Amino acid sequence: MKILLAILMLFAVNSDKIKINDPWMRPAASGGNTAAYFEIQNLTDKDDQLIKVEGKFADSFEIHETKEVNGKMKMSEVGQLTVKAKSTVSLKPKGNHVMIFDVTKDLKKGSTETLTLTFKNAGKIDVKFKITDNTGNDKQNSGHQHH
Ligand SMILES: [Cu+2]
Repeated sequence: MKILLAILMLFAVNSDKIKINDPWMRPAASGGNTAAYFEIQNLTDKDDQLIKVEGKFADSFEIHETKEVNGKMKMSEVGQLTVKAKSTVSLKPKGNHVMIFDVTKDLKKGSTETLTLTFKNAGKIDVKFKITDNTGNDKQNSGHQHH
């Protein structure tokens, strides 16, 4: 349990304006696509926007939303993602996510990769993403998912 806690702390990134919780990415083979998920917590009393995502391990990154259209889930690119003042936005499977195209190396389960998230107000934040195919279910279960 102590080890798990240490791992969770290692992956939690703190800024005084924005906090990123539970960052993870699905494994992918070189040349393939993947998606990144996390929770954005806006600690300020001003709305903020995630406007850009970059990383060294892939060719392109897009912020996607998933919407149900005629009973089918469809994803589309959104230029930015708003996180209202003192609020939290989750990027999770079947919802908002960062789509990553053409990874330039194998993203292996158990390793980590860094993404740079750019926010309009908070600026750039480097976040280490854990590569895992364990979706961890919902946020409420984090910290207990390995039991
Ligand atoms: Cu997508």
